[in-house]
Amino acid sequence: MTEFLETGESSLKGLNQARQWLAHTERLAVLTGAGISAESGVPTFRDGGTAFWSQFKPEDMASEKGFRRDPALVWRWYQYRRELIAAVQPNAAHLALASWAGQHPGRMTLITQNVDGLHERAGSPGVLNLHGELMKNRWLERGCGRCSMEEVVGAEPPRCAHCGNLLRPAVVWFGEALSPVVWNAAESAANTCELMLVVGTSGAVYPAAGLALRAKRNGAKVVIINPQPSELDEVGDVLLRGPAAMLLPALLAA
Ligand code: BJW
Repeated sequence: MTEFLETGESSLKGLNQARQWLAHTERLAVLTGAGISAESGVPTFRDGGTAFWSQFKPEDMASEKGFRRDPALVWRWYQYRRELIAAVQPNAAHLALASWAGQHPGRMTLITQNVDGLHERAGSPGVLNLHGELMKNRWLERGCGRCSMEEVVGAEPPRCAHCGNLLRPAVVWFGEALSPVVWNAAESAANTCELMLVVGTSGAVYPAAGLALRAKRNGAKVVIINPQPSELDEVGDVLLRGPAAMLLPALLAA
């Protein structure tokens, strides 16, 4: 049965129901999105005026085609985001997940669509970064065999000193495949978990959002944590409407 528990007393009921499931869960999967980092001061992609996609076109900034068209523009945007991330801290939601994982070794698989590294900085082990890592670079092309990140020229973006191959952020853009190793581990967690927490994602981007559907199909309870409606609400057994930094500590407290 799907329950939609939104405010006041019913929200408390939802929290208590989720706590009970958690207490009896051997395999917990957590799928996070940009909303979990919102309270650290990191903009989301799709909700509201400060969101990235209300200022930029995703196809310009988050596709290989966009990067090839204007590498300097895209590079500058990622450098800006790197500086922003370096200046913020994990919030109570990241910390609550890391603490629960530490207290229940081997029981949680943390899958994130975020590239900000805040789960790792909070101390979470083995994070599955579906969409890559903002702070890392990789080469655009296969390269000349002598491409080395120690031997680059130029700045926006840096190029291989030998062949001119461009560095690009090591993130997954639209139309690009996710790392098969990371994806297989995420799918396997979704197949076998008894409970999945879906935190701070609009559920608009696939294949990531499909993990919640997969967990549900395989018999897991699904708890959605989001102050706003999301495209995954229909698979939620419990819907907790509120900010992650308030609800996750409340849910995961010992
Ligand atoms: C709070 C909160 C608080 C606010 N507390 N919550 C099936 C159907 C349709 C399309 C497709 C499909 N399968 C694939 C596609 C195409 C495409 C896609 O999904 N398009 C849709 C948009 C239509 N997918 C892809 O292209 C993927 N690749 C692929 O499928 O490859 C196939 C392939 C196979 C083999 C060979 C080659 C190709 C790749 C997707 C890559 C997504 N990349 C980005 C950018 C990453 C780098 C970067 O950061 O720059 O990933 S896009 C962006 O969206 C980013 C995010 O990870 C992702 C998801 O966003 P998220 O996290 O949900 O954020 P928001 O902003 O949408 O939502 C925030 C939520 O937080 C809101 O709900 C708020 O309410 C909430 N919130 N404050 C809790 N305090």
